[in-house]
Amino acid sequence: MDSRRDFLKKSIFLAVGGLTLKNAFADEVPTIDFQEYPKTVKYPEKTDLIMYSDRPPLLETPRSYFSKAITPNDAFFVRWHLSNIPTEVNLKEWRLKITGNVKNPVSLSMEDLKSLFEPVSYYAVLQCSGNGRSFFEKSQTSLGIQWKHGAMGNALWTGVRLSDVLNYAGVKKDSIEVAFSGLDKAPYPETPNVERSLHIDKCLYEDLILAYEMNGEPIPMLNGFPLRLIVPGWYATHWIKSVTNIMVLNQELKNFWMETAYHIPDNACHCVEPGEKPKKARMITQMNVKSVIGTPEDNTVVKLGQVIKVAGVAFDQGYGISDVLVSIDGGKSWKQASLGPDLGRYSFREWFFYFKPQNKGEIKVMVKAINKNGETQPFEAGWNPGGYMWNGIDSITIKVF
Ligand SMILES: Nc1nc2c(c(=O)[nH]1)N[C@H]1C(S)=C(S)[C@@H](COP(=O)(O)O)O[C@H]1N2
Ligand SMILES: [Mo]
Repeated sequence: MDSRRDFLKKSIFLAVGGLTLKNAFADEVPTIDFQEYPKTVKYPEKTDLIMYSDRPPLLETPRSYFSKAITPNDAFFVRWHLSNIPTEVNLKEWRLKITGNVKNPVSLSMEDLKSLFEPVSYYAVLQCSGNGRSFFEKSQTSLGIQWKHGAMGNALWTGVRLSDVLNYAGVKKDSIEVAFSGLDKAPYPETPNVERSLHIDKCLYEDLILAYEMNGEPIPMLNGFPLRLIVPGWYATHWIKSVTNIMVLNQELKNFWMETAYHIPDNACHCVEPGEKPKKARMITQMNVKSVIGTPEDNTVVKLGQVIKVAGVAFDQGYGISDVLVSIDGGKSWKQASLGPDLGRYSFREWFFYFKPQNKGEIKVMVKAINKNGETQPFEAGWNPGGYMWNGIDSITIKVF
């Protein structure tokens, strides 16, 4: 198992070419001279990001961005399942179609969307279900992108209410789901296109939006220009990018994405013993409570007597963060961190903590968040076959000399 995993990791790196994950993976893959590779890559509309693949682009946000509550658009992570992704969209021709079990099927231009419906905005965290997958117990880590911390980000999303758009088309009484698909296409006919559905009540009575802006700008092409579904509090798999087709259904959508992909053990911890299969599985939905250290960098070296500021972000599925606790003694004692402004219950909450080391040597700084529902993070996140929902306690080492 171990050697197969190592082999897979190596072949992924070799196949990708032109990337380096020197700090992240050098210890695990000692045979590759990472000096030969550029450290990061720069895609259109993006700054330097950590690349896991270029077809489709899989780009991770470096950890240091998570000392601030808002993730800039150019640093926001990117994940597509299929290699055939949209690279340009002509808004003169682009239409959003609402069809299926509706009274009046409609086709709306971007201008229609902006003029017919009231705009709404809120901050919300977008996080891949597999974010942090690489931190699950090594020998049992599931296959899939070995994300570290950065398959997540927080932005101000602006758009129109999904419910307004659906009501405009007139949802028929016997409807049970709404299906969404975007402009990305499978390279081979055997590969299923990305098409997902949500329960009709979630679409009509909750605060989902169809966003055309991210942090006050049009959404970057790689993040779903010109329109994307926002499902606050839920994992990113539901946040369909470059949405063009919305179909109201009077039956359940059955396809690979709904029946097989993104399933978690259907129990309280969403976990099983490493290597085991769950008896019963269900679709992944809400995120769990989590906190990440953005600064300082891991292995930062400081002089004795220097004051250290540790800062990061915390979030959950929408109860909101009540406390963030920091430990500088390996988890024996925990102290309250200060919280930054509250940007809404779906947003990252900034936190920071100052301390002055009393001795020379290594200090392990750990962080854990508690949400307003009293939920907190486990020391080690429970394992599941997909490597989803990792929310173990984040830590960094500081060297004092
Ligand atoms: N159309 C489309 N939407 C999609 C996907 C996709 O492959 N196609 N991937 C989903 C997954 S798994 C993730 S993690 C997020 C990534 O969003 P981002 O690229 O804006 O970070 O998009 C989601 N929406
Ligand atoms: Mo994802």
